[in-house]
Parts: sequence; C-alpha cells; structure tokens
Amino acid sequence: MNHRTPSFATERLAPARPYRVLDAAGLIEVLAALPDVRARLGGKPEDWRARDVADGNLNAVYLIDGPDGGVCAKQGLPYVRVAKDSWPLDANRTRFEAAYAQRVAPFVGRFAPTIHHFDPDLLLIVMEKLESHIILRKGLIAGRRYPRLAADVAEYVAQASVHTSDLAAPFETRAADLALFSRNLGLQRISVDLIFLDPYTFSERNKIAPALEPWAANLRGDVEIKSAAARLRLAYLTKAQSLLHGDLHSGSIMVTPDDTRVIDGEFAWVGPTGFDVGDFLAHLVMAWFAKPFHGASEAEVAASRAAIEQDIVDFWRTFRRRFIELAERAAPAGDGLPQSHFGDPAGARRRSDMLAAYLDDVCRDAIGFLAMKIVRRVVGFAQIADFLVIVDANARALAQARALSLARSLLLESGRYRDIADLIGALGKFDRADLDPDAAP
Ligand code: SR1
Ligand code: MG
Repeated sequence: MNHRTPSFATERLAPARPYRVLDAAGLIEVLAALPDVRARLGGKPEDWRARDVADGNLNAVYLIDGPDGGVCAKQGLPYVRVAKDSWPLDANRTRFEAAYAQRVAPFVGRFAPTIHHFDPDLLLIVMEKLESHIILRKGLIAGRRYPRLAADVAEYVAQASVHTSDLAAPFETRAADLALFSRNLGLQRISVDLIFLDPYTFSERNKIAPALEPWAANLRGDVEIKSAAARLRLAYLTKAQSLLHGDLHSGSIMVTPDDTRVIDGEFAWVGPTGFDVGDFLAHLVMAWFAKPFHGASEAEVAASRAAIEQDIVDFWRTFRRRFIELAERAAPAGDGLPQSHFGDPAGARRRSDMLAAYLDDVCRDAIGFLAMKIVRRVVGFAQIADFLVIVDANARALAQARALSLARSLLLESGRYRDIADLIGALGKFDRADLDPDAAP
C-alpha cells in the first residue's frame, strides 16, 4: 500500500533560494537553467519570447515560445493579482496546486496539462503549453460546442473523487491527504469568505449592481437562506469525502472540440464530493441564463441553450455511472465498503445500493453548492465574464436576477430538486424572473 504524501508540497519548506516575483526576463533566466525545458524550447534563451497571459484573479501566467516549442509558466504571487498589495495572499498556494496535480495525475492525467517542473522556492510551475485550447468560458460565450466536455469532466471528477475517497483509498492515505491539504489555508479563507459568508452579509468585497440591491437585501435578510447556506458551509468544512479541485468553474477548464484539460487546482481541499460537481454545473447554468444577452439570434440562443442543457444531463449521467463503476472496482482497496464485508453476491448487491444512496447524497450537495456558486458570482467579489460582457447594465442585471432566482429556489425548496432532470425542468420558469425578488416567476 502506498501512503506516500505528495512530495511537491513538502519539499524544501525552508527556501534554499529567496522567492522573488519574476518578470519575463527573470523567467527566461530561470527556464534557461532547466535542461528539459531548454530542450523543449530549442535555440538559445535570446531566441525565446515570454508573453504575460494572466487571465485569472490570483497568479502570474506566461507563455514562453522558442524555435522548437513552448511551455506555460505559472507563478504564485504574494498577493491577489487583481487586487495587488491591497490583498496579500500566501504564495505557497502553488505548492498545493502542484501537490494536487501530482496526487490526481494517476487517475486524471490525460485531462490535465503535463507538469514539466516545479520550483518550490520560486513557487513556479512549468507545464505543457496548450496550443490550441481556449478557456471554456470564452468558448461558451462565443456559443461554441464542445462535444467531449460533459463526458470528459464527468470522468475527471468521478476518477478524482472515487480514488481519493474511503471508497477506494486506505484510511492512512486519506489521512495523509487531509494532513497536507488542510494546510492550504490562504485559499480556503478565500473560499469560505467569498463563497460562503460575504454574499449573505454586508462585506466591502461584495460587488452589487444598483439594480440588484433588492436581491442582495433579500439574500442578507432571509434567515432561511442563511440557514441553507450555513448547512452547506458546514458540509464544506466538515464532510471530508474526497480531494476536491476546489475551483472547478469554466475558467479552470481549457478545451478544443476534441480535448478537455482541467487546470488550476490551487484551491485543493478534502471536502464534499458534490462541491466540484456543483461548481461545474453552476457555471453551465449561468452560461444558460446569460446566453440571450450575448447578441446571438433567437435560433442561435435556442441551440446554445439546448446544448448546455444536454451537457448538464450528460455530465450528471456519466458522472453517476462512472462513479459507481469505479467505486465497485476499487472498493477492495478502500476501507469504506471492503470486500471482506461485501464480497458475496448479497453483499455486492448491498454495496451497489449503498453506492446509489451515496450518490443521491452527492447530488443533493451538488445542487446546494450550485446555488451558492451562482450567488457568489452575482453579488460577490469574483464575478464572471458570462454576465460582465453584457454591456447594457439593465440587461446584465436581469440575466443575473434570473440566475439568482433559481439559486434561491434551490436553497429554499431543495426537496423539489431530487435529480438533475428537476433542475433542467425548472430553468425555463426562472427565465421569467425579474429584478424584483418578491415577484414570483
Ligand atoms: C480573490 S478572487 C478569488 C476567486 O478567483 C478564483 O478563480 C476563485 O473562484 C476564487 O474564489
Ligand atoms: Mg484559478
């Protein structure tokens, strides 16, 4: 049995070389000292070109091209990139991203960029440059279709969550994951604040469009909504089912029509499996609500929306099927539902029933987290381009209010949403919601 703690996070906790923020020239100098990277880029460092392509909220990201090829380099900064010095943040987050990538690679390696090098002093990850991929969010806004997306992300989440759970791993391995990733505190403070606390209270970080003030007041003022949020927050903090990516939104997935890669696992955390599921689905649902305001024709909107609905259904069906298949196959290795208890035919049937109940619970959690992800993207600090690209402020607020209206119903009337089909069936109704939170759709 392998109870090894991923080494990327624990290597050299006392830096041998001082950390410094790299600019393009400094980065090229660092890469020039790495024989493997030199060989990939070809030529001489003077021939290389580094482009700053940082797009997310937190880190520095460069694409480096040489005569023979390219690499991508990501450096954790000692602050939140989009807020600079006003929001300091532990750059060691990059250790957890590297450790997460290493931990899940045996199960999902083909859906992630290959890591060429990790520098634990500079907190720098050098990885495969995804030449023809784009960020999924940009593709969705442009109305593009990704036929592999739903099945690939379902496979990713099923593989990562089964193999890092008690269903497939001995408890010693799980304890090592917990010990390691529970130290990812800088980013967990961000998740706890931005997802689970700020949107339901007054916070300077919240960004509330004037037209959405009544909705924000509704979220702050309703004790039932805050209780539902508290239940989900407690689940996030205490339900240590599997190692989560922790930020699986449409900005953390890169796509081509034939390939899907999950990036940016820096929010890794051992938590409820439904969290990653809900995150992915929430961003598809928000793309659905934003779609009519992206300037496409009615027919194009209808086609895009039908495709998103199909992706949601396909994702959930594939995730559920693959989770059960993988868990049944891997159960002998885990301490949760071991062969010694469930090895005979009656036991195997019972194990299947227990797995079905486990997944029903994951689905309930996922729908709750989905709701909270919508709320945080509409009234919280880190908002998303799906809505922000809508130039007309009233139209943007309307799209956001409709999404919020669905989220509120998911939180307050969770009993109505027993399956993903119930969610899909409800989308049209909330498309009739408006800026007044008291006007029932
Ligand atoms: C400080 S902004 C942090 C947010 O950006 C990331 O993409 C995550 O979604 C996080 O909550
Ligand atoms: Mg990110």
